[in-house]
Amino acid sequence: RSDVVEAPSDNTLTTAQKPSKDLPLPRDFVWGAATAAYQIEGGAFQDGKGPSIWDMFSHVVPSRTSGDNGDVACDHYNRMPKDVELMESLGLDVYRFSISWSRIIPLGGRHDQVNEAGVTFYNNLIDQLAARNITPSVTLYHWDAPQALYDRYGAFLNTAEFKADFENYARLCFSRFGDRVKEWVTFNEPYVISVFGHHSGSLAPGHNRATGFDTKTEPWRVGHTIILSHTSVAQIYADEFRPTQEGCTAIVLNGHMYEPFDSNSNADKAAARRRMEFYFGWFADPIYLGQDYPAVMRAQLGSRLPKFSPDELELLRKSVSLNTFFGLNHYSTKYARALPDPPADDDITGNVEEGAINSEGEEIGPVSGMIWLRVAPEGFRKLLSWLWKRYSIPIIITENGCPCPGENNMTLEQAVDDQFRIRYLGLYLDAISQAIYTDGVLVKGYYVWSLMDNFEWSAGYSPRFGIVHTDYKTLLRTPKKSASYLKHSFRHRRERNQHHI
Ligand code: PSG
Repeated sequence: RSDVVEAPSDNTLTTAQKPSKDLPLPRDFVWGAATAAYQIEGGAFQDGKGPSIWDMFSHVVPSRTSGDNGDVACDHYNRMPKDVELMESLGLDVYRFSISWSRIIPLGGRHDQVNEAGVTFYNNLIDQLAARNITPSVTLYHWDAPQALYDRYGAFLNTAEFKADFENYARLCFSRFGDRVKEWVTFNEPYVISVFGHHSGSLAPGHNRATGFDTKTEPWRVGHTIILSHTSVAQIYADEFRPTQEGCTAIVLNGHMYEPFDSNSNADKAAARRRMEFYFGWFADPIYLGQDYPAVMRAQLGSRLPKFSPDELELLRKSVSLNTFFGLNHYSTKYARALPDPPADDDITGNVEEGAINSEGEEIGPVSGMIWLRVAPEGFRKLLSWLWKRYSIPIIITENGCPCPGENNMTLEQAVDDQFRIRYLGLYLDAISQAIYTDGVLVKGYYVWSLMDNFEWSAGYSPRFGIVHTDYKTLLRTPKKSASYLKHSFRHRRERNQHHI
């Protein structure tokens, strides 16, 4: 668990970070909380659900998930109505969740059967949300591919097969849920699916060099499949469903902001820019600009990077305007340092070394409960501007949040007094306010990660990202102080705006 920060802490930010100023947000700014199916549902083998690559990944080699798995998780599958009541009490405008593909099509494919019990679960969830005036934001794919598709053809590694099966799955979701769901996300974090799944192998399906896979090409092939599948499903929605359902589609991309390791080095400045193109541009240039991968990627990767055919480029161009917002998952900022040429033969970074400390020995910010996640709100503000300049499309923050240092080793009383998280969230919301009012970026909403403590993938249940505490023995939920902080802070920030403008 090297990525979990266990150090005891007084639960406040450890350096001289300023407290939040509670800066204003637009009156129509929406806020919500996010989860993902495998991380909260449990019921992994209940009511006919088929196995996903995450059931397999966590069961076959338990050490890959710190000995934990999502068999029970938060048992949301069996506690859903109570959880929606909880959401109402927290004052959420939006609840972002994902659908488990293998729960509604157990074998996943376009010729496979639909599991009506699974469809019923999501119908009930969506109805419960409507009854409490909470808007659903639904992600079709948050990492849990049906295991059968992986067994049949390697899932994302077979572009044509995967795309056809994903189109069928998306059509099923649109036709069964689209009368009530108006905000659709196709894929959560293609970068993570490609790189963590098929390069480092730290996430399912665990492909890396050591396990015998071709890390030179697999991540780029997976990314290519995601881009083409997204584009196709956005087009299907526009042609077949939007005319009657009047909803919108988008994709959610994740990434850090990068600052040069040595701010006087032109090489490091270029490295920081290149790292962002390899992180965001990889997906956002094709999807949000309707063009080929960034030139710096073509230049370095050559034939490792798949080509778009003229027809595919035409489809990309035509589908740009079908994406109604940029979904951004963002947590932290890193320093980027140029590495000497040539890059490693399976480099995915743009030949950049990344770290938390710069050439002056300064840290980018205080560390949270996970080693990769440091508090760096200035970087967030800069990233919002970078994205707005390059893509000029409205942004929704679809995930942001953090675990407190040492939170897993606390008593319930200590854990709910989550001052570290309150400071983090306050500073990141201030950064959004500055991006909007000072830098002119259009940010429309904010979904905190996460509604409740849940299964944090390879780190298991130790990192706690929730604004609600989950007791994994009793499965009781207890709102943390950050939950009421957000409720009041959003009310206050949106009211302040009325005086402000
Ligand atoms: C993204 C990037 C890193 C780690 C995790 C994420 N990184 O750079 O080391 S994943 C993202 C995800 C959600 C997670 C959450 C917190 O969508 O399911 O629980 O962030 O890690």
